[in-house]
Amino acid sequence: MKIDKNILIMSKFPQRVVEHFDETFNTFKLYEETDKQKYLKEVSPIIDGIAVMGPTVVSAEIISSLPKLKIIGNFGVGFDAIDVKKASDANVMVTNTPDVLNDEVADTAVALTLSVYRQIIEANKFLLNRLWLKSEFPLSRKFSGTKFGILGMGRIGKAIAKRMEAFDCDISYHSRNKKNVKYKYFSSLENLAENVDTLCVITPGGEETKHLVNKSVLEKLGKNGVLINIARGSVVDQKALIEALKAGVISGAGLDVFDNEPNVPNDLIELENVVLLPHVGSATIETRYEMGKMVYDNIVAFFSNKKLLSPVN
Ligand code: 8YV
Repeated sequence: MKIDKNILIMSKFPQRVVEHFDETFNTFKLYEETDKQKYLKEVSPIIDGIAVMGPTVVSAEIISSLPKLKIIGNFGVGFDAIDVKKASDANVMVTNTPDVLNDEVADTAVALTLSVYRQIIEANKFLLNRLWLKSEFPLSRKFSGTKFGILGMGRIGKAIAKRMEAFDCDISYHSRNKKNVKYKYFSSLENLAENVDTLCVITPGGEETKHLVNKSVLEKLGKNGVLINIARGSVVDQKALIEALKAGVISGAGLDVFDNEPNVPNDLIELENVVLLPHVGSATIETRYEMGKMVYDNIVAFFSNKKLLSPVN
């Protein structure tokens, strides 16, 4: 199938997905260019669609500079790097990639949580450094049967909860509205934090959720509490978190996301009670292919006048 439309691929997608785009469309690969500004200027009059992956930003300025733009296919369920309001005003459709990454992100949440409680990374370093020859690794903390709180009970929140049931956790959650799920609902995030051992953040980023997890939520989570963030760095006040971790206000954290990625402050890196991952929640060969394929399928559907798989505006 060939569709005579010009697609700007802004970020590096999995190779098989790029091949799908190449086979179907005329492609313009911004990520391969060194002078991106210059290239954007050159191709801007002819671009019909964008394929993009966070953290690449699609600003109002970029949208305005593309007169023929009709669709932005975002690689990721979160689309906070795209100015969706500007897109809507300019009559540009935006799509995302929900569901195909639920398992992966939920699995990563489990891995992070267990790594913090059972000190898996520290234990591994202990063995590699041959310290086992001298002493036993210190005892860690039991996770099964603990109280697990989830901030955000969307598709991924549900997938995390399902997994935590297998660990006999007492599961509760906070979200703007009560959901039709069997878990206990807290209308206040502070109350949720006060009543759980682990608080797992899986709510969309953006202005509405900025710094929802602040100093006072962390104080409520308390000195035995663990924070897991698998959503967006912006949801947690990172400065307050670092202070809380340093002062023992909470016990530990497992973070896959940060403010201003990929820059992670030394203050966090130097802490012992954290497990830090480079935003790999969805990063497997299988899932990243499914996500990229969904970006492609949305853009194909749009230019074939078919219903979009996952529109966000
Ligand atoms: C992606 C994500 O890896 O889906 C999301 O919202 O954050 C991740 O799954 C990201 O979009 C790519 O950088």
